[in-house]
Amino acid sequence: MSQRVLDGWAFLSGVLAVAFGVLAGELLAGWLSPSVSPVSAVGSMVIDGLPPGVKDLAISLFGTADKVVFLLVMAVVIGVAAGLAGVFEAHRKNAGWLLVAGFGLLGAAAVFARAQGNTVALAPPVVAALLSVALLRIAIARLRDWRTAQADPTVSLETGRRRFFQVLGASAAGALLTGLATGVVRGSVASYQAARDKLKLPAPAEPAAPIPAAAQLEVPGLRPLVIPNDQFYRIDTALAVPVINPDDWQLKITGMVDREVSITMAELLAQPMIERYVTIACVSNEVGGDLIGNARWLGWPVREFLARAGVQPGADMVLSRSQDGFTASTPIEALTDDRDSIIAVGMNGQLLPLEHGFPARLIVPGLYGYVSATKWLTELKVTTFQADLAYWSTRGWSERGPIKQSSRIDTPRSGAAVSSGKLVLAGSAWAQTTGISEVQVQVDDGQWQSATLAAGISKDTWVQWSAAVEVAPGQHRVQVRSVDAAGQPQRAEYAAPAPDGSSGYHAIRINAQ
Ligand SMILES: Nc1nc2c(c(=O)[nH]1)N[C@H]1C(S)=C(S)[C@@H](COP(=O)(O)O)O[C@H]1N2
Ligand SMILES: [Mo]
Repeated sequence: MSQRVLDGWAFLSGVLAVAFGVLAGELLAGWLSPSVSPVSAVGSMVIDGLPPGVKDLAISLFGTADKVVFLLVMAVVIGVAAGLAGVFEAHRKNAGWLLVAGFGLLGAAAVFARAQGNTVALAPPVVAALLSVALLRIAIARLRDWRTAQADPTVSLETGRRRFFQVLGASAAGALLTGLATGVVRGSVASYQAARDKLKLPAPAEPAAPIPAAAQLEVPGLRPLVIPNDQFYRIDTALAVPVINPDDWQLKITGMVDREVSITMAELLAQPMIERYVTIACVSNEVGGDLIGNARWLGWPVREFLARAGVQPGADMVLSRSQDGFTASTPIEALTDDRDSIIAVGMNGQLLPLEHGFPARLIVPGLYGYVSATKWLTELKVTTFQADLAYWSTRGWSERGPIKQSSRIDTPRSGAAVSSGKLVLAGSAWAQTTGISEVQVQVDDGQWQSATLAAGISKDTWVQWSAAVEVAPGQHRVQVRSVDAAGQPQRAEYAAPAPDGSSGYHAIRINAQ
């Protein structure tokens, strides 16, 4: 085999190995984290890094919208680099696959920068790199064997050639299949994106009252009063985030109703929307935990939709169902009373993020998410607790889940070293649907003392508090507790999250110097 022929096969081996790897990564990304494509992430990173002159030239040549040209350029660049990696590997063992691994690292870094710390998004570039490297190494090793066989009469030439082409063929077939599958997945993501881009969040018929300036305390280390969408806790059973094209979506009411009704996204957006700040919480939240967040939700009252269907007597529960099969059981009165439960489409002034239930979800003040806050909502089945069990209720969690009143110390963090003398504590407290009237703190076994409550947003949201205490040098334990607006004190007995939510006082340890 001449050097030229060897190089040719090595080049092709590199191209096919990396094509299979990269396309497998894209396919996985389309499934795991549709908002981050590894190839686009690398491309955008490169574009961001171009000198302004070159960038302007590229934009004027291709136009900002021309993603096809962009992807073609990326394909050619990646293809040539991959082919060269194959040639390097054939000439100097390890030179080629190290190059590919280096590109893989670059891809992982680019994805990580875009994925806002979502570690799941790292899987696709890592899989792409591992698969590419493995295939490249195997293919080139077989190519060498084939060439050795030509010089060594004791080895069968036929076998050497066949073994090489097996690997090459597998890479080609894999690249083709994953390429087709990626096209289908990406196509559906693209059509979702186009449909989403057309949507406009309607103006609320009833806007939320502006937040009083005194509601947000300026204490360093205190969590924000309203949590931005990209920092909002996320809990669901969906490994792959459901990507729903809003043009195809509809929400229907079934079960014990006078007539089944349904609504499309366009119809939903045309309803008079109300806007509310509501603090939602996860039943798995430990005392002092982070699985709680407050946002401004925009939506249509569930009771108005239920009224269209006509709820029949005897029904006491609504089983809400999501696109991916998750279900939650919500007592019907929580959806029809004056707490303003909504079919939410907006979160902090934006369409719901994919991860938080686009196109629509339920928001019910006062109930843990697992029995109320169904994301990717598709159906409301009017039924009874007797007849139906929701997703988590079949797994040992309580059928009903009112949020337990609780309070939390945000700052200082437990274990922190602080200066002795005056110490400022701050945090939040919540008793959704009732409101908080008092927060108290205690150092060691000292007197409980009242904290200062910030102005509240509403009884359905957490309220911030701060307190100044005196601490002597040494180790201390600091606790917080609350009283709700009905005079009910927070439960002191410790309870683990299962089966119906944690209780007890949040306590931290500090070290005063
Ligand atoms: N479709 C679907 N909706 C869901 C869940 C889920 O697993 N699937 N989890 C629920 C739980 S347990 C909680 S605490 C909230 C969390 O909402 P968030 O991720 O927007 O914070 O969503 C609820 N809605
Ligand atoms: Mo939850």
